[in-house]
Amino acid sequence: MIKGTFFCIDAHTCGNPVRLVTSGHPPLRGDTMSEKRQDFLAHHDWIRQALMFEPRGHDMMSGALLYPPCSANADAAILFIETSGCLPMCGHGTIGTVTAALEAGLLQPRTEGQLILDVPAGQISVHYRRRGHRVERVSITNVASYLAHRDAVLLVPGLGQLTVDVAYGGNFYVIVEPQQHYPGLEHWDADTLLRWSPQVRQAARQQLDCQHPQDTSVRGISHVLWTGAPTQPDSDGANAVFYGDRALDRSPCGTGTSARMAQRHAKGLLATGERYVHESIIGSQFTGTVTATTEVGPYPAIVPEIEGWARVTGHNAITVDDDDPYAFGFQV
Ligand code: PYC
Repeated sequence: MIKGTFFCIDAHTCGNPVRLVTSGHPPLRGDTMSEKRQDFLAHHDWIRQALMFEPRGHDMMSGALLYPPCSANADAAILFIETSGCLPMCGHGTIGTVTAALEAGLLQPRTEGQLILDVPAGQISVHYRRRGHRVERVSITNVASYLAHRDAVLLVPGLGQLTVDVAYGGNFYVIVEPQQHYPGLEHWDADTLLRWSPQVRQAARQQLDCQHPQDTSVRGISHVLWTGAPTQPDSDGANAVFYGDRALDRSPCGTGTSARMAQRHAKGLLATGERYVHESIIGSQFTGTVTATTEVGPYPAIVPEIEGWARVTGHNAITVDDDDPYAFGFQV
């Protein structure tokens, strides 16, 4: 029996996929996107599994569901889905969602060129630039981002000791910079990053506690951000972000770039007002800016802005038939 049919616009943001589900998704219970995220995970998670995992998705697949706003001042709300669950915030997902939804006429901004969006991690504002029907660039003023742990020493079985920072940019990131047991991104291939990332994340989860001071449902280290030398003359830094079980972000990662800027700002390496051009493992770029400083509970924090672009790649009507043994996907 057909359990669901989902119309989707498939897109990518700087190389990383975004599957925007435009119909077939359920209304959710809750007053905020954080509460709706919990409701989705408790009662509707099969939709995420069916649309993100193979054979309809793949390791890097991520997507979004568009909802009416939760707050009076917002234009819309987004729930992010990906192979590991529902992220509190996703930068590349927002850029792809805004681009695809505006181009398809699914969003009616109250003021042309800007949107206010409710997301599980809070509220973000977006500016975009159109040329004809195409959305050329999208910038996000992200949730406040902060350095949660500084110079923490991890013992990673098989690899050795690593000194890392943990920063929040909408998700919690372990940030690994070049050092004795990590020579830098330019010296490790994707297989090597995929081999060590789960071990580093596991060691960090065991040793470092992370919980957002204003939303206890946002907790735990989900991503590993490996840094290295950029390949392009106008990039300030390069990164590879590991998420899920086997994914390396093809985009420079919006929440990762926010976390990286928060870390650098806290260490006196990036000033308020300064830009940070961040490069991904395929050389695509986001431009980050520290727009202001603020606080998150006891933590000094920044308000980061991230700018990038996305392109629509196709339209997809996906059916989930529960007679199919792989209706809800699988992972190898
Ligand atoms: O762009 O924030 C991001 C993101 C998170 C996971 C993959 N991309």
